Amino acid sequence: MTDYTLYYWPIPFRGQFVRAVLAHVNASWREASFDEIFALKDSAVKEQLVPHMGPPVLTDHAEDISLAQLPAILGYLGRKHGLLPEDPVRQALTDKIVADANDVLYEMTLHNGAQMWTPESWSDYLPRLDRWMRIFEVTGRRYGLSPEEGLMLGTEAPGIADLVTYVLWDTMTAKLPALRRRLVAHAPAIAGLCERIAALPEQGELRSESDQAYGDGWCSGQIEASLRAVL
Ligand SMILES: N[C@@H](CCC(=O)N[C@@H](CS)C(=O)NCC(=O)O)C(=O)O
Repeated sequence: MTDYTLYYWPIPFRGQFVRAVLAHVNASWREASFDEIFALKDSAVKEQLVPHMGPPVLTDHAEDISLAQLPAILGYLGRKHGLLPEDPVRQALTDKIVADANDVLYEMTLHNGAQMWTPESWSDYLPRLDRWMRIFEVTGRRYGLSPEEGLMLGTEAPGIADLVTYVLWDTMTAKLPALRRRLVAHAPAIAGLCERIAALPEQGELRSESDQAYGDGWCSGQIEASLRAVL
C-alpha cells in the first residue's frame, strides 16, 4: 500500500506543493482519478473523508486520516516529517510563507477564476505581483539567503518554507515563462533558491513526471487562458 493518496486535479497549481513535499521525504503516494476527486468533492459533507469544499485532500494511510486545506496539509507534513524549524518564531514564519503563497495563488487566478484577466486589470495588478516577489526575497535575505546560497529561514536543510517558495515561483515562472525575468529582477535570491531546489534529484524527477502528465498547464481552465492572453 502507498503511504498517501492525493486527491487533486491533474494540474500543478495547489497540488504541486503537496507532491513536492511527498517527493522530498521519499513518500509513496497514489494520485486519485478525476472521477474519485469529483465523487469526493460532490458527496454529502457527512460522507466525505474530511469535510471540505475543494481539493487538495490528502489521506495518510498509516494514520487513517484525511486533511483538506493546503496550509493544513503542509503543516501536517512539515510536523510529521521534520520539515519545520525548531523554534516557534520560524515555525510561525513558515506558516506565514505558506499563507503568502496561497494568497498569491488566489490573486493570480482572480480567486480561482471568479473573474478573467483583461489587459487593463493585469497591468494594474503587476506592481502587486512584483511586491509579492520582493516580500519573499526580503524574507529570505533576512535569514541569509542570497542568489548563490542559503535557505528561506536559515535552516540547515530545506524545509516547508523552501519547498513552498520553490513550488510557488518556479512552477509559475516555468509554466508562464514571461514572468521569469520579473522574478529574476525583483527576487534574484528566490530565483537562485528555485534553481538549487530544482536541482535536487527527487524534485527533478517530480518535475519530469509532472511535465509529462500535465504538459504546460499551471492552474488550467479559462483563467489560465486569460492569463496566457494578457502575458
Ligand atoms: N483554501 C483552499 C482552496 C481549495 C480550492 O480552491 N481548490 C480548488 C482547486 S485549487 C478547487 O478545485 N475548488 C473547487 C471548489 O471550491 O468547488 C486550499 O488552500 O486548499
